Amino acid sequence: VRVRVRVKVNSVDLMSEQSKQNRKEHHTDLYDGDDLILRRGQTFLMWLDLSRPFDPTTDKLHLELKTGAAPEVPKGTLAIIPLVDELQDDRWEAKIVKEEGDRVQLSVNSIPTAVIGIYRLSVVTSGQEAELTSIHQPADNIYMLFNPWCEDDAVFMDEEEERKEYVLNDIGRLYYGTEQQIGVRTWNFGQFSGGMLASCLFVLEKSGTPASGWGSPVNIVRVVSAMINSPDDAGVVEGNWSGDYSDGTSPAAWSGSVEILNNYHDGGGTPVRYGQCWVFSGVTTTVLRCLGIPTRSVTNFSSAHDTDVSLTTDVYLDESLDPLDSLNVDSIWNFHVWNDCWMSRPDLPPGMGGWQAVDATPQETSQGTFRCGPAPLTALRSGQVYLQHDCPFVFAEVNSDKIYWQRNLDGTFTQIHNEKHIVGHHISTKAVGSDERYDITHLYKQPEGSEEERIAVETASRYGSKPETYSAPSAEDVSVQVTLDGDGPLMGSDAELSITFTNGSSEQRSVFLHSQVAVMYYTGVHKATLRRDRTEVDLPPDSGESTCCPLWTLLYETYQGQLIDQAALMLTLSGRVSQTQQVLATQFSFRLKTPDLLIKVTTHSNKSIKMGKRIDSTQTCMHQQMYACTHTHTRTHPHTHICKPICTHIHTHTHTHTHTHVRRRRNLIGI
Ligand SMILES: [Ca+2]
Ligand SMILES: [Ca+2]
Ligand SMILES: [Ca+2]
Repeated sequence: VRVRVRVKVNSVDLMSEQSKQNRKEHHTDLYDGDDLILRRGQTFLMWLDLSRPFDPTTDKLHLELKTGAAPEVPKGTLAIIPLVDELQDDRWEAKIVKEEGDRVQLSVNSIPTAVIGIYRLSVVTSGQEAELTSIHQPADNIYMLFNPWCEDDAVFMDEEEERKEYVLNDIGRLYYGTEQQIGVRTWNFGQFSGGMLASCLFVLEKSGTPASGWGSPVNIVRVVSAMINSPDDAGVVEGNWSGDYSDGTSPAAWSGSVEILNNYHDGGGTPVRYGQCWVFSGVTTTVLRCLGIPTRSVTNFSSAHDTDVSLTTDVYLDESLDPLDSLNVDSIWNFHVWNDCWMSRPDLPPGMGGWQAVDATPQETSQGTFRCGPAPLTALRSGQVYLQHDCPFVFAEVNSDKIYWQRNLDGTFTQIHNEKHIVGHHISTKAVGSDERYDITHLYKQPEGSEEERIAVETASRYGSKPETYSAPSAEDVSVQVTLDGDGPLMGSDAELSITFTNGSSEQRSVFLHSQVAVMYYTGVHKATLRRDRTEVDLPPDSGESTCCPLWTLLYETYQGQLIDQAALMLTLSGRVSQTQQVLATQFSFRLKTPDLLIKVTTHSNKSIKMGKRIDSTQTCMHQQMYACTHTHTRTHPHTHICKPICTHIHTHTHTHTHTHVRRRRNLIGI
């Protein structure tokens, strides 16, 4: 009996050329050069040239990918990738998809939470005898990036036009000037230029942070926010506001990020002179788009710099109303430029995902380091500034009151004037798919002059260094609660919730209530606001158990066009009690129950026609559900699959659809 020779890998073809399938399917074909640049949570292909044909009954083969200084499986920096018959989502796995003589082609799946950065590949083969192991290590590295096209990635972004703008557009517009005269300049982000990816990963490396944390976009933007400015860590750009730039480049002379990042990399990490806010923001956009996090530069006009976390812009005057210069350190800038980054926030309550403010200009320290964010825009808007990170600072930039304080004879100060509409105007970014200016002020703050804006300011102030700035309510005797009746609302019908007030006082109370309902992705990312209402509710004096229960209804036709696969909704209530000025605020998230009902319906043809009309707009959802139930994951991308017969109960025709990147693995039944 002859012992079969062990199988060895002669060479690996990563199929990494710019024009090849891997790069195109991973939306990385714009990056200069022929490295294998991948996005996580998506399969990729490679050819292995073996010493002889592969025999699955006796030969063993697996891959190993390593990143960072000390790769370890529990830290996510070492991936051991077994060969399997069928790939599963959320696992590092490989599968043979083609065999040609001595060659095999593998489809390899990465997980959607993978650490980003540079990986080194090993292909390990052996026969039945473990000691006959052979390891092949190709010279080429593999680059792994975030994946806004993958719905299980924390940076998933739904709209292709938005992904094109916020990830793939390498040119943009930065706004500056004053709110009366908004200026605009073109900025070359250049994230795909030669050497940019290496320079951006060099910035991460220089941060000295462990690679094990590089799977989290929250962490990455925090690291990048610190690293783009030079204090603390010899980061990329040195700020200079002196007017003398003779030993460097004037901040106004730059027209893009490429030269700055190249200089930083070539200089081995020497800060580049000089920048101001638009430079810090432009470079931040480059680095984050390059790494795959949807990002935009944002300009705020009349932007406050609150130096004492009071969440107010303070002007101190002496007894005779002359300014006290030594105390007047808060300031209002004509404009300030920072960034918005898109991601889910699994570390925060639902609804806080979506755009996050991130600021790389060194202004104030955050946990001892010059950095700022990510601060959820939703939290800024509602005044929930206790949520991470750095919401008080950003809130003050966009919506602090300008308060004038006069010194009393005993040295204390009294508030003598409050300008509520001075700070935060025309918050601007380049529009998606055009060079127009897009005003996003409404994402950062409630309309000036509205009661919701006042509630947000007063709520925020309570978490600052001067919580007594706004008068406290004379009593806090009203409470509000939202409840769901029975099993909760069903998809395709009106959703009804009970809002219950309790008046604990012996006097009449009335509440002016604002309500807003928004659709969320299952990740807690806000998708769209569906409806806003204002109502006044009268609460009779407490009679022991007196409650008032207005029924709140969301009509089917209101949410019909906005359905997404798991249909999570968030009701936000805020209001004020007229008699006491007490602020009431609560949020309630709920889901529309989907499919049990629909599956029963499929067996009754008469009914299904009627119901079919009703569920028209849920077709996408239904497909995904069928797909989750019946489709096995061959997942060569892109592929087409035919819906199984269950689908034809709902649609009268045979239906095919193409599935390129998105994986619907979650079982949607009975949520
Ligand atoms: Ca720094
Ligand atoms: Ca202040
Ligand atoms: Ca205001």
